[in-house]
Amino acid sequence: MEEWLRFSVCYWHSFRGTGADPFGQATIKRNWDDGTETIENYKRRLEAAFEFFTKLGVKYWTFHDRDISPEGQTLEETNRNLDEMSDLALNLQRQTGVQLLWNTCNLFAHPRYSNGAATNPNAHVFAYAAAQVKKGLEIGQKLGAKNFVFWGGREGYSSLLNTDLNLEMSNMANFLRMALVYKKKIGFEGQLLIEPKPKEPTRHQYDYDAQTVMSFLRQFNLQNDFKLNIEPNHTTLAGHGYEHDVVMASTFGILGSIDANTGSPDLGWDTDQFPMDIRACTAVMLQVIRQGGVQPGGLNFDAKVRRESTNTKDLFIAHIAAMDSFARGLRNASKIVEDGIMARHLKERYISFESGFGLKICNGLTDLEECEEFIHQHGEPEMISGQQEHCEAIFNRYL
Ligand code: XUL
Ligand code: CO
Repeated sequence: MEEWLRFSVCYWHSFRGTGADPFGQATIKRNWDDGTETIENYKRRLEAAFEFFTKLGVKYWTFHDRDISPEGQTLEETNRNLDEMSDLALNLQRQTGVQLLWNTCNLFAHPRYSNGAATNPNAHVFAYAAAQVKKGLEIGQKLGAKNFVFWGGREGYSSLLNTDLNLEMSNMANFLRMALVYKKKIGFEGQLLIEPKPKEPTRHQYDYDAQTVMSFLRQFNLQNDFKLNIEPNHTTLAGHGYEHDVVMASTFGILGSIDANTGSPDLGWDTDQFPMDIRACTAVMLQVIRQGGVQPGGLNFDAKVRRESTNTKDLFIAHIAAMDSFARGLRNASKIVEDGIMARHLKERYISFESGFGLKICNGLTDLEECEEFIHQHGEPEMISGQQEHCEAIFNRYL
């Protein structure tokens, strides 16, 4: 069970304390956090976080570079801060046995990235972002990160009138390729992950959803070196069902990790709520089982307690209840797989492709003329029910 449910706590949401939230949902002031941008405060916060991970019994954590360490006046000063803070993180990891599921660079909160990072119209900003990622990969390697995430928070546009789509997207591909080259150069073994999101904070983001990112990766021949970190709340923002991108990415063979949160279906924006819906957790775990797990990824709670949930206890309850939801989801899903009823239904629905003329179609061994000939011989196809309600009823029996 352990490795099927590799849980991770997102430092960003649970421990930045009073730090500014780019989405405007101010975080709650905690007693370990005096709200200052001093290294001392950052250290206190990180120590509190590791105490929390240990008390929860969670084995992994994740962070953005700027979550654990303040930005200085210059890149040199910023990187010195990061060195000092990541020394502490390394010590805390060693003391507690908690490992790093992934780290990432915050390429969206600083005003310099307002018009994008890798897709900024100014080459100077591109270079700044690249320098930041270089350091991020080094920190990932130092802390033994299992993965490294790219979420293009500002990689999109606000207006097509001032945007060169072709140039921006090809710059983004070059940016990712440079990261890949550097990762190999320094021998960092973490899996590179892209996290799709359709919008928010930008009007349109290039990493719209799993299918879009897959096409992008193939267009620029990066499909073998990147996988996806799917966040279901982003998936619903793209207008899909909760588990859609998990299934889509997995079908392409590139589901790498899951930012396991949820939104409020009646709202339609990124509320990063803890996942408590057993149906949704079951659907996700069903796909995770089908692909044999998500390692070296895991289930990261990129989620925050509600602004109204002000007790420290709420932080514990949120993480514990969300882990329980996925544990129940895993049990349900494993029963579904064991029973095989749903799998039999699926197989039955496509049975016509398993032999005869259907198999020929499947193998690309026929043409339009032969299909026409087939219809002349066999006439009108028989209507076969999709039995959707039947499938939904079976699925419900496992919840
Ligand atoms: C933003 C989001 C990020 C990424 C990492 O919506 O999900 O926290 O997970 O930058
Ligand atoms: Co996320």
